[in-house]
Amino acid sequence: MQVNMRWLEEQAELTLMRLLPRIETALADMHDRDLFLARLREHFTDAFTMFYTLYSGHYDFFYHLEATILEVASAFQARSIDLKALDVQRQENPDWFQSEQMLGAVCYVARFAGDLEGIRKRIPYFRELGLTYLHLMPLFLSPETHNDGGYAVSSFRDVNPTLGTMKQLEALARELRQHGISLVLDFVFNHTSDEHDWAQRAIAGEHQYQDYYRMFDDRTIPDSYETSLREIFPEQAPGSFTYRSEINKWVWTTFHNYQWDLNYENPEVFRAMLGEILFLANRGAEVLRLDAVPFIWKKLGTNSENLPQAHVIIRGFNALVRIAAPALLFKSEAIVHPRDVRSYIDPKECQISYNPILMVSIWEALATRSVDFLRHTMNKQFPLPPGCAWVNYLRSHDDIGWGFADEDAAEVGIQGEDHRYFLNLFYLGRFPGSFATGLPFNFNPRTQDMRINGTTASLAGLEKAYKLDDDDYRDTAIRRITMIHSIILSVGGIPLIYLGDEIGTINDYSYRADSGIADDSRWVHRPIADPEKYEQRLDSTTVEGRIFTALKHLIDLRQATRTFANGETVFIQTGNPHVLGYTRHNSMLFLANFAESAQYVNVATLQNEWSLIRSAHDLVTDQVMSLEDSIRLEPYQFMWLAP
Ligand code: OTU
Repeated sequence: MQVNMRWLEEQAELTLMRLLPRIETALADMHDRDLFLARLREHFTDAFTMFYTLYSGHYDFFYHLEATILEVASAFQARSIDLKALDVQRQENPDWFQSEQMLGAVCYVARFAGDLEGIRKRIPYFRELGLTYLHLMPLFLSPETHNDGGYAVSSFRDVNPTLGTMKQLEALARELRQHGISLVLDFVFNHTSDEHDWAQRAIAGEHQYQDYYRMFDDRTIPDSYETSLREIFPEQAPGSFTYRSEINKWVWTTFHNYQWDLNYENPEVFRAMLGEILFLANRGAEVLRLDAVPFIWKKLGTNSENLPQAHVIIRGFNALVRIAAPALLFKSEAIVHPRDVRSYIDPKECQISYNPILMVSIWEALATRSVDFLRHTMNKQFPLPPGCAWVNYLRSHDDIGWGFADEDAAEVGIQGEDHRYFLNLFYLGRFPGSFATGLPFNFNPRTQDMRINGTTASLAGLEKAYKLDDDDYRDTAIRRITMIHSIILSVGGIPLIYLGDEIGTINDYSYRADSGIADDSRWVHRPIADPEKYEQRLDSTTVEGRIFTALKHLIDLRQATRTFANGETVFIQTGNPHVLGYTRHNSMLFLANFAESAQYVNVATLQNEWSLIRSAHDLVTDQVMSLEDSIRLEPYQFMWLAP
């Protein structure tokens, strides 16, 4: 992948000179042609570099390049006036997503509100919560029973008819935007379902479409790949290849056997998928969550994850999006080693990313009641390049895997493998002192690896409190749930709440009765929203009301305080192993007690400017505190201190 950059820049310029006359003719009657051409000039080198790096070996390289640019031009032409205005607005304020106003939420359309119309009717609730970002999980056409919760897409241009229509989705995006809420959609681009038109044509024997996927005539090549591949779903979908008798071929299927991996070595696939990105951008999506980014390029002899070409592809998409629909951001979904998570985050690649490193370390610290590892790993992994932000969350619709860096763990005296074993037992509720009710997911007997499923409330003790029918245990669980939310609501980045967690929803075991999903325990934490429980959010005598009120209070504080803008966060030693400390912009100090016993912190001993401050205002309790003596934190108490 070594290329001479100077030479490439010269070739890019020459190529653009050759292309321009034809592009200009194609755009003859476009009134904002100059804007398009200016953006094309600005981003062409990046786009060309990507094309050259991956596809220069193809005889029809130049055809694909020219066709791509013309497609970008027609997407620009088709973009609505509103969205073009949004493009300009975002370019004038590129840090818009770093604002303290940002608050994200995520849900399945069907489970939270039935259908798109249901989501539209919940807009008043989203405003009540203070949302500015709404991620609706895959709502596209997909196979009826086996569809991996929608992550097997049959058409990116059709909404699943049980949820609504593309027209409705477009109208919803507009309406959300009018209320200051950005629509976030999934771009499941590593694979399509086997019911996608491309897959169907491949099954029908069309070679052009067989080349959209990775297919093999026998097991020879799959076998050599498999010696170094990781199995993602060893229980439901062992191996990474699926035999299809219709064509007598083995198809690459990293995930389930009905999810066919796309072949990005084929420039036509890149072009076709770019077309889908621009289509969704023009429907009003403001962020695309790039699903399963690590897997999009494969190479024999490697684990085919996080290869350099995966980055090149995303950068290529990104450069072309800057030309046609620059308001669109990419969010990476890479739940891998911290080094690899971070590698996708760049203004020219994915501007925002899930923060699985924080997510995992919060649960780790809750289990151990020690913040040593959390502080240490955050110190190393939290800072991001300018123009980028973390999306901080406690859990998603997926399992929790203990993907921390063994090196980071070793540096604080933790042995990674043993610790994962402990954490699994803890979150299954099988370790002394555990408060958690979680389910195992994809136990791999070969590696002894497994992951954990459960809602935030169930993993944090609320379900056990109900089972024990113990009021104190319940109060402690509520404090624990609130405290961990306080972290994602106050560290740098965009907080993301899984809808239902804000009212303490516990695990839902009803999926076991549904044969289509019974083998996938992730459904335990994808419950159907209960309108009665939502009603109780306003009644502070209920658990729902207590959690909702507490979180709402924190959201209001966050949105009213400029210190919460941008990513800057410094994690500090508090002198107490149970108490996490961090400062923001040198102007606020945050303390959080990860133990169920009271703890003390002596601010005078902190190795920073806070040691000189004599009193502070705790925004959370609205009390002025003396910092002269040790501060006492009640079980799971947290403080947001301003001098
Ligand atoms: C993602 O997750 C989605 O979030 C899942 O819901 C899908 O099943 C899957 O892709 C396939 O589309 O392995 O256990 O590093 O960890 O992409 C979940 C990324 C997953 C993977 C992640 C994947």
